[in-house]
Amino acid sequence: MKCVSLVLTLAVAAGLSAQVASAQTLKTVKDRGMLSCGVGPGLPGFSSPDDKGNWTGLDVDVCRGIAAAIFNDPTKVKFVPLSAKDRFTALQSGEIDLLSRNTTWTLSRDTSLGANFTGVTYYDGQGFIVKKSLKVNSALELNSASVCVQTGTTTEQNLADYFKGNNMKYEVIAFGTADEAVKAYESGRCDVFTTDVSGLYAERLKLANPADHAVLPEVISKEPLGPMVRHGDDQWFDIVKWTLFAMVNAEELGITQKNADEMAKSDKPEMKRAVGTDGNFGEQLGLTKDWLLRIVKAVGNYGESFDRNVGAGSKLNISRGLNNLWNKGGIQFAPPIR
Ligand SMILES: N[C@@H](CCC(=O)N[C@@H](CS)C(=O)NCC(=O)O)C(=O)O
Repeated sequence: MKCVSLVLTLAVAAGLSAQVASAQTLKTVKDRGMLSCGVGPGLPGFSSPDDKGNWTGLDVDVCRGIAAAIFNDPTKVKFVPLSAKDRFTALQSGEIDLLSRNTTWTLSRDTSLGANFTGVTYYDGQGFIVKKSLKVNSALELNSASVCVQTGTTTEQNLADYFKGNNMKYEVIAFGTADEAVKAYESGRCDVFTTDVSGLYAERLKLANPADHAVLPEVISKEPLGPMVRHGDDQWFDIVKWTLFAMVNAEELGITQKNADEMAKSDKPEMKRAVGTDGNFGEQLGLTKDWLLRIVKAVGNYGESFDRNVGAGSKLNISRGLNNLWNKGGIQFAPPIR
């Protein structure tokens, strides 16, 4: 008996010290009074500032959701705009607490950067945009084309694979920022611009005559885009992971920005666990009981954020497709709160 309780005591102590040792990021963020979030420098729908410096977008909402969960205040975020090339160093150096910037989850990024992906905010794939005047209807008609692309991206690598795999020649013209690549494409320096399909829709809005350009039907890769955190802080990993899961679960349960207070009074078991009237799920994350309600009141559930930023309620008007919930024909699926 003694032995068992000693083992138990040791196990509990080890568990606690592991928690304490790994709890640094949350403490740092709280002490600073502000979350530092790395985002794309200006991709409409995902992360872009208006002329007053107010950031909006699906990637931005992940940052605001985390700030709401911690501070009950979605404005307590410093947004750090990062180019594709600089994004990982900013995370590694500690300049940002997380990266929430149309970043594709790949094996090498997951293993070699000292960081972890926390989930998928947007299931995407790579596509091409061309001027309609070129009269090209398929990417397979792009033999000998010149292609504008951004450096430091998976886009560059997929482009090479696709042309090689289809025995086609091409000339790559690479740029450090999306704006440069798009301007070069628009001015006629290249026949084609390629990036994630979501990026094509977003960048198309910046063109002088969007209707003169067509997105080709081929999607040549898988680009699961999601947030990243540094290795070595499992509590923080959980908080970032479960902020997105909270948004997805809230959509599934029908908790919206508007009805959140009403839903907080529900007596359905699943709902009670989500809103914090049963169990201590928020506390297990190092947050408060009402963590999920704070997130949803601040940015809405996943579907609301999607619609407002990139979907039917936005200029991008992207259909939910793969990003619909698993029980509505898509593949967004969050583990249960229990
Ligand atoms: N998902 C790809 C591409 C991400 C990416 O950086 N896309 C560009 C093109 S849309 C972008 O967001 N650029 C923003 C900028 O540099 O202004 C990756 O993770 O490598």
